[in-house]
Order: sequence, then structure tokens, then C-alpha cells
Amino acid sequence: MADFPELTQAVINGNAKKVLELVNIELGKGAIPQSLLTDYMIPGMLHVGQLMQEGEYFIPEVLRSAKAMRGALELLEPMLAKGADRKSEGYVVIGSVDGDIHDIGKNLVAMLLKGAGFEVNDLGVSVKTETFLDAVKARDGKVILGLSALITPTLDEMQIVINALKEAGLRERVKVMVGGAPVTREFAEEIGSDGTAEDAAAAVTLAKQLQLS
Ligand code: B12
Repeated sequence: MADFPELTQAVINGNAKKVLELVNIELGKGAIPQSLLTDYMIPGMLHVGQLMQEGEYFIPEVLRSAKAMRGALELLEPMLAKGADRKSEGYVVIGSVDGDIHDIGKNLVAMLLKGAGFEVNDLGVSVKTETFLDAVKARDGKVILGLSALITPTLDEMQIVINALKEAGLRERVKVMVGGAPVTREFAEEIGSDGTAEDAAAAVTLAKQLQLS
């Protein structure tokens, strides 16, 4: 088995207490919160995915790792979202599409967007098309809509939301960004979205570009 750093291994083991303990120790040593996530914790979750695919891990183990990750995200959120009180960079509605309950990556994107000064309306998981539309309608002017999907069967929902925006006459004032592990650039283009980004930091860069475009 590969030799992972202690924090990565603690995520893989789903040891929430250990993850929190190590994150606190590293923060005490001056570690950068975002680097703890991208360099240690996310690689742990990706390995969990691999173990799931290989049949080594089943839902309970994956949930344990997801819970450990969530605990650490809650601790890091105020640090990642620092700057949220400055002048608004724009308004983002975000959610995991209907049928998809994965939210770790979506939450991370939401946190970094807040940290970059965006106002974020996070609709949660398995969000119905109507709910996305209602959130857009409730806001005047430009809206950035972030759609997250982690499993192939829910990818089609992204197209459904974009079509519904068109039908409701809202597409002109909404910039749609899509993301999640199975989303490719080709797919994002094919469904007529305004772009995709492979991680939360890139999602912030994309949102800034979309806000200006
Ligand atoms: C944790 C997890 C779960 C947890 C979710 C807990 C939670 N609260 O999220 C639980 C156990 C519930 C779960 C359930 C299932 N899962 Co699951 N899960 C995972 C796992 C291991 C990790 C996902 C994760 O958190 N990654 C870490 C985060 C940080 O990365 P991320 O989500 O990709 O997000 C980043 C980018 O994608 C991007 N991003 C994300 N969203 C957005 C949005 C926008 C707008 C932008 C710009 C960017 C962006 O930025 C993020 C931050 O850097 C993945 C493995 C993997 N390789 O992804 C499988 C995986 C996604 N799951 C899978 C499957 C099959 C399932 C189930 C169907 C299993 C089952 N038989 O029931 C169910 C489906 C449930 C449902 N209906 O949604 C498959 C999907 C295969 C496929 N392509 O269809 C994967 C790939 C595992 C595998 N290798 O087989 N899962």
C-alpha cells in the first residue's frame, strides 16, 4: 500500500478525530488552510474513490471519510471564506443537481467563492431544476449559476437546467458554470454551459471571468 502523509491517511481511514487533531496541529505550525485541503485531504478522498472502485471500500467506509472531511471543512470554513464581508464581486447560486448527493467539492467551491468576495446562495444537494430557476428569478441582474455533478447518471441534469433557463427566458442574464469529477471541457461546451473548472481555486478564477464577460 502507498505510504501517505498522516493527514491523508487519516482521511482515508475516516478518522474524524485524528483529521481534526492533525489539521489543528498543522494550523498551529502556520500551514495554509487551502494547502491542507488540496495537498493532503482531497488526495485522501480521491484514494477513497479508488478503493471504492476496486471494491475495497463500500458506502459506510466512504461515508466515514466524507464525515471526517466535512468536520475539517467546517473548521477551515471561516479561514477560507475570509474576505466575504468586502464589496460583493457578484452573485452565485450553486447546488448539486437533482439526484446527486455528493457535496464535498461543491461546498469547497462555495467556500472559496465566498472567500473571494462573491455572495453565494448554496441550495444544497439533489436540487430540482425548478429550485434553481426560482433562485435565479428571485435575484435581479446578473447571476452565476454553479452546477455540480459527481456521478455520470446525473450529468444530463445539467443540460436540463440549461434548457429550462432558455425556456424561461433567463439564459441571457445567467452565466452557467458546471463542475464535478466527470465533467470534461468537451461536455461543458456540448451542453452550452459557459465553462467548467477542475477544482475550487479554478472555479473562482472562472467565476471572476464570467462576472466580467
Ligand atoms: C465521498 C463520495 C461519496 C459519498 C458522498 C458524501 C458527500 N457528502 O459528498 C457517498 C458515500 C454518499 C457517495 C455515494 C455514491 N457514490 Co460516491 N463518491 C465519493 C468519492 C469517494 C469522493 C467525492 C469527493 O468528495 N471528492 C473530493 C472533492 C473535493 O472533489 P470533487 O467532488 O471532484 O470536487 C472538486 C471538483 O470536481 C470541482 N467541482 C465540484 N463541483 C463543482 C461545481 C462547479 C460549478 C465547478 C466549477 C467545479 C466543481 O471542484 C471541487 C473542489 O476541488 C468519489 C470518488 C471520486 N474520485 O470523486 C465517489 C464517486 C463520485 N461516487 C460514485 C458512486 C458510483 C456513488 C454511488 C452511486 C454509490 C452507490 N452504489 O450507491 C452513490 C450515489 C449517491 C448519489 N445519488 O449521489 C462514483 C461515480 C462514478 C460515476 N462516474 O458515475 C465515484 C467516482 C466512485 C468510483 N470511483 O466509483 N459517494
